[in-house]
Amino acid sequence: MLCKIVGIPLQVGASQLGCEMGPSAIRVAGLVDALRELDHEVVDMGNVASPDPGEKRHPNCAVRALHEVSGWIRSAAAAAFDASESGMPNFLGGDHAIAAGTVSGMAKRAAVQGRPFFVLWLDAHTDFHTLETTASGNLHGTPVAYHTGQPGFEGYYPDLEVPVDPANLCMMGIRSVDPAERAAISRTAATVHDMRAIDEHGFVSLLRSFLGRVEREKGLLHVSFDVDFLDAAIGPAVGTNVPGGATFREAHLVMEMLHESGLVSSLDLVELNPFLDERGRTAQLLVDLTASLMGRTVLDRPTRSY
Ligand code: 4U7
Ligand code: MN
Ligand code: MN
Ligand code: MN
Repeated sequence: MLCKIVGIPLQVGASQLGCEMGPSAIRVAGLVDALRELDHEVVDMGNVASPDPGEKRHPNCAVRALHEVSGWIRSAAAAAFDASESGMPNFLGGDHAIAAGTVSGMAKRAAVQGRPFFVLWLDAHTDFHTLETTASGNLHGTPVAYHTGQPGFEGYYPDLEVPVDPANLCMMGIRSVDPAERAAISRTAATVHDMRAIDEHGFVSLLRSFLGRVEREKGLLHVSFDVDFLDAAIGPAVGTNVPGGATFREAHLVMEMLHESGLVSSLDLVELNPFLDERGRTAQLLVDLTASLMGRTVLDRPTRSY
């Protein structure tokens, strides 16, 4: 398969600076070689250029870096739409605000191809704040509200061309949801598997039923992987740790199942903050997880349907 690496070094969507080093750290940890070892063709397209920081205010005074984040979202969406013309794009963040762009660019690609579009959101958080509801003002908490077309972004973020149908959104790993997000998301048809559901049913059965839907509907599937999906014991390089995340084997199993499904058309690796890492171990883990998603196995396994 043709893999296209696209770096999007946005950091001001988070309060803890450092995510701008994410693409570099993932490259240094050996992403390109890991994919080539799996016989993929790899093109590293470099990083998208940073936009003008500018000034734009919102009535919610907490909101920070609005104009700059909005500029990155615009370039991320364009990069995603262009890169997905052929091959599988792998977007290296950058904080999670980039996914407002990558997901909307991929949704437009799916619309152009006339296929339904699905999103698997692997995260401790639902990222379902609007510009009005965010209390922290950190815009990495807003991408899902934006790309699913919730009101309140008009005139601030780029106009959304193709919103994601919340019914086609599945979240896993969730363990921190603010009250406004909880109220808003419960009014949608999104599937939200919190860690309680995962404790009870396990990743396998929950993921299998989502993948079954994507397969039956012949959809395109975008995977958005926030480092804080992982337990901090294995992924310390993140500014927004929440206890009780996915274990090493759970994370690999999710990636291995995604590979076997053959359904994934694009991937975000976001929120890596190398400034907080321990000797590159989180960056290395992201490379190994991506290798699992792209076909690395202990023994050979056939692809299978869900
Ligand atoms: B991430 C938070 F309050 N909800 O709005 C907020 F808990 O991309 C966290 O998932 C947002 O890491 C986390 O600041 C955004 C907080
Ligand atoms: Mn996130
Ligand atoms: Mn998160
Ligand atoms: Mn985070």
